Amino acid sequence: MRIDIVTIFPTFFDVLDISLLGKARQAGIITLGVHDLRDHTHDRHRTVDDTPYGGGAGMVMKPEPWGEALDGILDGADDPVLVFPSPAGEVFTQATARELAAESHLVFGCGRYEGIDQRVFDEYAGRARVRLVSIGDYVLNGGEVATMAMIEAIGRLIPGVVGNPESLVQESHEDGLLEYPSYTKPAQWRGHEVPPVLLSGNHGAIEAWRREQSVARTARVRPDLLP
Ligand code: 6GU
Repeated sequence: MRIDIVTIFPTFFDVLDISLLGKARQAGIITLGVHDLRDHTHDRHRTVDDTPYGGGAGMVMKPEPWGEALDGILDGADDPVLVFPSPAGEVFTQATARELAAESHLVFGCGRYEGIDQRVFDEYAGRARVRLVSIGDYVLNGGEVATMAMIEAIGRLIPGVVGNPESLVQESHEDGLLEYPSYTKPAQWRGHEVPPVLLSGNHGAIEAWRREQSVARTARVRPDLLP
């Protein structure tokens, strides 16, 4: 998979050199391009924002640098998906991560301030698949942290990125439920015991216990996830 990121903070993505995603890049599973939006400005101050038409607080990102940056990335690209992190977008879920993990080229456009001029979305919606995506009901200063979260969620679903594919299916949200509690050695720690069923060797009973824990936890913490 190829991933391009357009941002005014390119060094923010230096951390993609390390960890699981870094290994996937070294292995050639993921190719990453990070692009500085300011490289596509042509004034002395490298201006990327301006005051909103109609008035109001904050600044809006100007369309021209976005146009130049995205044109360069889309030139010769094969049917990419443009993802614009935005609190005004559809909510990113595990299902979104699965959909995007099946793509061959993702382009993330990280907005700052009060957002990007609407005409950028309109322009590229006519030329590519465009998705505005929010990572939850709270406000971030810009799309960078949201992009990082999405890339981590998507990246680990790409075959070969996570060493043991089994570990993918047992996690929170993969089956629509929250994950059951996990324990490792020692069997006693500060007076807390491991639930005896996990030491029983009875795999049927263990599976039933885990399922019951998942359902109970989901009902308690996230009843909205239950049918
Ligand atoms: Cl994707 N961007 C911003 N700026 N804030 C958010 C968000 C995205 N998702 C939730 N809050």
